[in-house]
Amino acid sequence: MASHGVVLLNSWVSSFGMRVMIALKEKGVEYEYREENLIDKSQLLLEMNPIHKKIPVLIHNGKPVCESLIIVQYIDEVWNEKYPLLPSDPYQRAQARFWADYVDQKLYGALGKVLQTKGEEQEAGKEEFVDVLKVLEGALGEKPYFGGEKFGYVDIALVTFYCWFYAYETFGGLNIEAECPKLIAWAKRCMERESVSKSLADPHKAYDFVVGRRKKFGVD
Ligand code: GS8
Repeated sequence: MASHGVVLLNSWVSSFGMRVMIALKEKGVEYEYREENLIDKSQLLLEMNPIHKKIPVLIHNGKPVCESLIIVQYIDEVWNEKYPLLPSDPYQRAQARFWADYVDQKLYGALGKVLQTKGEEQEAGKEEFVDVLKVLEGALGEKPYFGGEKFGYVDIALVTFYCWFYAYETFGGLNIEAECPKLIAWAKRCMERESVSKSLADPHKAYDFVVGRRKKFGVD
């Protein structure tokens, strides 16, 4: 298999897949990128992730690793000599995992409500979304990154949603920077890293994708 046996099954729209791309770039791991059509999934994807049938999947030496946060931890453990993503202290590691899990449990659902609904449901989604961002901003505090001085695991878990902010703001009539200035300053700081700026989707392309989805599902 090409690229030292590392293949990523992904879709450009996926903030989960972007996490994996950032982690691989931080580690300097070369890999083969395969774009999946989620409407017509490849046989390889169905074989490699038979349980969820979702991207991202990292295939390393022919064996699949599924679920983005698990993949990022796997990458950190396998390529452990370069740029640690998780802290070494067990308590700090537990904290990092807690916040990454919080992003998945709380942020993802709220943003879906803002992007895929309108009216009352969207208003509730907006409120929930801003509340979650404020909690995350509190967790960041005055630190440059969630883990302290260095870009790491929680930053990777969260920053990939930043490329959708333009769409949330447009559809939700939100000004995220006014609500959460420190969080936006953090996101911009993260975007200065090549691993992040090269992995995130173009916000305008993401916006167009949402326009298409909303039309398709009859929201607009
Ligand atoms: C989520 C992956 C996911 O939702 C992770 O990897 O962290 N918890 C998982 N993947 C979506 C695309 S991104 O919205 C997916 O593959 N969907 C295809 C489907 O549901 O059929």
